[in-house]
Amino acid sequence: MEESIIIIGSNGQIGTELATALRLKYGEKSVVTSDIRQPNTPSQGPFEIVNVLDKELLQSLFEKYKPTQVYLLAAVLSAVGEQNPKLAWDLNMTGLLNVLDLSVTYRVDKVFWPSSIAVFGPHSPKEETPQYCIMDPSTVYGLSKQAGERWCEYYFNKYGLDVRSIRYPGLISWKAAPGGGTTDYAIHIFHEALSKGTYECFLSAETRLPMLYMEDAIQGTLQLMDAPAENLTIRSSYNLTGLSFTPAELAEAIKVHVPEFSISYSNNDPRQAIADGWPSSINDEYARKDWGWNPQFNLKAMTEEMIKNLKQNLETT
Ligand code: AKB
Repeated sequence: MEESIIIIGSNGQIGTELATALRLKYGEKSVVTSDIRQPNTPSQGPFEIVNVLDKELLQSLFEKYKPTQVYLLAAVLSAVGEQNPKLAWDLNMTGLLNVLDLSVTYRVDKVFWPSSIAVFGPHSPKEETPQYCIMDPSTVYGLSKQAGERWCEYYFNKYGLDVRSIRYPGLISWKAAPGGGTTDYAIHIFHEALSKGTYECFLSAETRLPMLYMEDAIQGTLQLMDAPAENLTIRSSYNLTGLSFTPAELAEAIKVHVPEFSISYSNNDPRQAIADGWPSSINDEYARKDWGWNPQFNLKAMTEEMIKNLKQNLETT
């Protein structure tokens, strides 16, 4: 059967690259991208304006395209969420429930919804954080992701909706800007290293966080969505990671390519407290076992790719 795929929140960091990957795989016309505003560059296929909080409008999208797969990427991330907690809760929770409800009504085959390492908190094990452990998130983003995971599992158990999810760590990419998270420093640093040769980091030198290069993240997402349903033992959200590093280690890796680069650290940024409550590394054995997760990019390879592509961008603009 031909696929009809809707991506909600397609203008963001993940959506931009996922749309390209899905269009390559299923054809341009089979993938409908949607967001609250027009994309910066012309869409390669059908595009619709939609607000995930407007259930009627969202329903008209489901009615028009009768999707077989839905990817819900619209969300408020950790740092921005702390500036407007009620908005973050509303968008992240009501948006998810609207999509889950309509997916049941329209008998969508598969739904993808991203969770995050933000579901963990200060009492979760910090190193090699396991799939199952104490979770006491302290940001509204983390609260919404943790509750969202429970809802996904609930809809799977109660209505048989095939919802699949990944707890993304910090995602590093160069095609689209990050959306207001705590891990965004790991992208800003590359831009500023190349444009200015210096960077003031809002996290401390030794703050180790789990990360993933976008190419791996997209591969992993497609792999999870392709996996036979019977192989999936987790219907909340899968732990996933690629690498873990500190700002100081990342700065050293960048210096290999930009020897004059220097980094300084601010010590009064509210994002530090968020990062301090998160894991420094993740155990993703369930993803490896259930659907063959095997990331390709380590710190050296990721840094090379980022520098190469951003340099090319700078030269052509
Ligand atoms: C954030 O920093 O908020 C996100 C995330 C880890 O989910 N990148």
